[in-house]
Amino acid sequence: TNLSHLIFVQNKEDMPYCPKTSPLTVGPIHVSFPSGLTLAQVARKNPMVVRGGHYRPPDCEARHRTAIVIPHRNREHHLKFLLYYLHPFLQRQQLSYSIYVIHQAGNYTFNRAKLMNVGFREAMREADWDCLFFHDVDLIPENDRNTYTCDQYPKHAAVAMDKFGYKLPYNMYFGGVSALTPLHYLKMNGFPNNYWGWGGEDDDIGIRVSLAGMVITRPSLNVGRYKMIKHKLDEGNEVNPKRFNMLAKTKQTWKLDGMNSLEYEVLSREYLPLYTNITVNIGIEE
Ligand code: UD2
Ligand code: MN
Repeated sequence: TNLSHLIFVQNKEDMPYCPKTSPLTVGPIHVSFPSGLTLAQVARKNPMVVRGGHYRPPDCEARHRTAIVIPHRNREHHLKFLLYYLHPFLQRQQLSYSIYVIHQAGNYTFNRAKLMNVGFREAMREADWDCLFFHDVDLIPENDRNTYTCDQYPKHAAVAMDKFGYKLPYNMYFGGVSALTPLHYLKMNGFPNNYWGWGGEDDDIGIRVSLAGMVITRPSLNVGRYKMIKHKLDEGNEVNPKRFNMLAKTKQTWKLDGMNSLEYEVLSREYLPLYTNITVNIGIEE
């Protein structure tokens, strides 16, 4: 019969697909923050990662291509620890992946959700990703069975964080780490561009998911575990007092504000050993 052809579909380089479940994952990970760790050490520990923070499994063809998008400013020490854990984590999952750090230029009020929109567009410009992970810089996954692949619907991955007692804080919660396919992302017009400062944007995104006719999927509480590196509210990311008024209007605004209204200017694109750094001018609040 022709069955063997169906089972051993091979790519042009004649490599078999990776197994559906990676044999390399270990489950729970003990997370600590070694003092004196340097990015050079992290790079040495990840010799298979190529410039720009890209990796593909050496001996099988990955079934999944995932871009990690990290909004960033002034959190280099968190980024170092995240890279230290995330690179080996993603390699154990046998993914083809790249890490994109979207760095907000200047000192104007931070805008996490708009940086995600920039990350989406800039990542998709480079490769045909089938899944994007939108990832806070300070959240370290504690179980590598929390696979960084997409589901049928937008996935909220950070369901159990130490800062919330390893429980989901509320049902519509969508903060921290989430995973969407390009189709999911465009169906909900991406994320909002107009949440400046801390708070609200994650709830807006959760509301968009349901306004676009989708639901939120989640891993189980013992798999979707994360440790948040302790920090204070950053300077330049003050609590956004408008967030509740804005959230009440998401239904009227989501189709007008998002990927279809996104404007920004890329100031630099650097292919660093462990990640691609995109520095961007996202403007100021209108
Ligand atoms: C919560 C949510 C987060 C977001 C935020 C409100 C969790 C774990 N996360 O995080 O997803 O909804 O509330 O905006 O509950 N950042 C910088 N530099 C800055 C400020 C922020 O890089 O100066 C980035 C960084 O990736 C950080 C993220 O933005 O992890 C969220 O900011 P946060 O960590 O200060 O907010 P937090 O922990 O309350
Ligand atoms: Mn945080």
